[in-house]
Amino acid sequence: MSPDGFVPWPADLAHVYRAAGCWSDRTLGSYLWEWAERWPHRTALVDGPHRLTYAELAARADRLAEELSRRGLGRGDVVLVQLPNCWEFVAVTLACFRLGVVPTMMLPPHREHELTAIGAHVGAKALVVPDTWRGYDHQDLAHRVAAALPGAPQVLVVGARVRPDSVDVRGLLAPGGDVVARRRRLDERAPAPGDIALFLLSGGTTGTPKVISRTHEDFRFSIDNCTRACGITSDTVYLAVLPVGHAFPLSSPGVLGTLYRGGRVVLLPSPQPETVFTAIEAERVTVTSAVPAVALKWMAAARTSTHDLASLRYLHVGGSTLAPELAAQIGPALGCRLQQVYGMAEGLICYTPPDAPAEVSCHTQGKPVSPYDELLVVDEAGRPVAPGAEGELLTRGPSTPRGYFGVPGQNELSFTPDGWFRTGDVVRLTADGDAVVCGRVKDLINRGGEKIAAAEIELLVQELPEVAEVAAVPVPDPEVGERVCVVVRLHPGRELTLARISTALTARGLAAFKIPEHLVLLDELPHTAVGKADKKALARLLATPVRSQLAA
Ligand code: J2J
Repeated sequence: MSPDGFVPWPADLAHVYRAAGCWSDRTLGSYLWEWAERWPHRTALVDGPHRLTYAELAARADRLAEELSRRGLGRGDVVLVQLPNCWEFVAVTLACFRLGVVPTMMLPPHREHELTAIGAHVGAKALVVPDTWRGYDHQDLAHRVAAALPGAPQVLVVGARVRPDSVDVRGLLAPGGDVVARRRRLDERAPAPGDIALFLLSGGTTGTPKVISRTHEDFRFSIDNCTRACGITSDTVYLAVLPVGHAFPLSSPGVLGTLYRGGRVVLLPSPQPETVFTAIEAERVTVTSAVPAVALKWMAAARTSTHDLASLRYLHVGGSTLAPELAAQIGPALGCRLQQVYGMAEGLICYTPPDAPAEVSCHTQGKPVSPYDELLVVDEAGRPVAPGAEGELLTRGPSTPRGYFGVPGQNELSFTPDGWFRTGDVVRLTADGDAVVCGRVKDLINRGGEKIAAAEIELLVQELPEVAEVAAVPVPDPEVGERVCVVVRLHPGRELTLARISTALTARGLAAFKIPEHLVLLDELPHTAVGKADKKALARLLATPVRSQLAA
C-alpha cells in the first residue's frame, strides 16, 4: 500500500480531535483482549451451530493473525475480504486489526470487474473468499483475479473445499499453542492508532467504486458514538443480516459496536423473513438493522408469522429513503421501536434517538452521532442556504476522511478546499437540527441500499457495438426503491435487448445487482448545455407514459 494514497486531516485539527478525546491512542485490535478479559465466558458470536465466547474469539483471531504474519502479511499490507456473514469474517477482520493489515470490505456479489479494479487500486496482497457462495465458485474467481493482479496475491479460502494452491483459513483459525506468548508478540508489533484500519467502498459517482480509508482512531470514535446513540450494552443481542462488508451492519453500531459493548452478535447470511424471525426468537435478538426494502419484507411477513418477536426492541433502518407512512407502520408491525439512520461509509452517521417521538423517528433521519461532526447545507453555488431550506449537504468531522484513497488530483470533485465532503445528498435541517434527506445531486442509482454509479454502467454499455450513446438512470420501484434503467441511442440499423446487455455485462464480471433492469431506446437523448446526457430531462421523460411503451 502506498502511504501517499492517504489524505491526512490538517495537523491542527488532528490535535483538536486528540485533545478533545475523539481520537484515543487505541487501535481497534487492542480491544480484543480487553473484551476477552472483561467478558471471557460471554458469547460474542453466534453463526448457526457455531458459538464463540469472547475468550475463544480473541484466541482464534490471534492465532490467525500470527499465521497471516507467517505468510508474509504485515502492517500496511492490504487484503480484499469478500465473505458472507459468518463468524470467520469477524475473526479475519479482528486478526487484520491486530496486525495492522488493512481489510478491504468487498461484497459477496462482486465479481472480476470490482475485485480486479479495487485489488489493483489498493495493491492487494491477498484475497479472502468463501469456497462457494450461493452456487458460485468464489475460490475460482479469486484465483482468476489474483492472476490478473500484480504481485501474485495469495488466495485464502473459508470453506470445506480448499484447493492446494489456496490457504485454508479455517485451519489457521484453530485454537491452540501458547496463547499468552502469542498475544505478547502481537502486542509488540501493533500498528499505530493513526494507521489505516480498513478500507470501505463508496458507491461513488465514477466508473469504479472509490476507496475510503478509515483509521483506527477515526473508526473507533464512530463505533463508540454509534453505540451511545443506540443504547448498545452488554445486554444487546444484535442480528447482522445486511452484508457485513457494509459500514451500516459492520460498525454503525452493528457487529463491531455490539462487541465493543460486550453484547452478542448473531450472524445470518440472508435477510429472508422466515430465517430472520426464527433467529430473533431463538436468540432473543434485541436489535437489528435493515434497509427499507428489507424492512418492508419483514413487515409483510410479520402479519402471518407465528414467531415470537417480543425480544426485538429496536430496528435501525437506513441506507435509502424510508417513506414516513411506512416508517409509522414499522413499530406496530414488528413490535419494536424504529431508529432511522442516515449514514455513509465516508463517515457521517445520523441517528434518531431510541425514544424519539414519531414526528422525529418517522419524519427525519436524525442528528450526527458525534458533536464534532459539522453539517453545512449549500445551494448550487456553494453558498449556505437559509435555515430549513434544502440544499446539498457538506460535512466535516473526526470520522470523515479528507479525501478518497489513492486518487490525488481527483479529490476536488468530492471535497472542498477547506475539507468539506460533498455528500451529493439533498438535505434540509429541521429547527431542531435533525436531517431530512430530500433527494440527491450525485449520479448514482440506489437499489435497495446498494449504490450503483451511473458512470460505471454507462462505460460498460457504451462498449457494445450497437450503442451510439447511453445514459444510466434510476427508475422508481415499489420493492427496492430504484432500479437501473439504461436509455440508449442505437447506431442506425442496430437492435438491442435487455437480455443482450445483461449477458454482455455479466461476461465482463459486473456484480449482478448492477445489471440494468430496464431499457429505453430513444432516437435522440436530451442534452445539457455542455453536451452531457440531461438526466433531469430523462427522469421527467421516464415519468411519462412513453416509458411504459418503451421499457423492456
Ligand atoms: C436516504 N438516503 C440514505 C437514508 C443513507 C449507516 C447507514 C447507512 C449507510 C450507507 C452507512 C439514507 N435516507 N436514511 O454507511 O454506516 C444514502 C445517501 C448516502 C448514501 C451512503 C452507515 N442513508 N442514504 O448507506 O456509503 O445517499 O452508506 O450518501 O452505502 O446512502 O451510502 P453508503
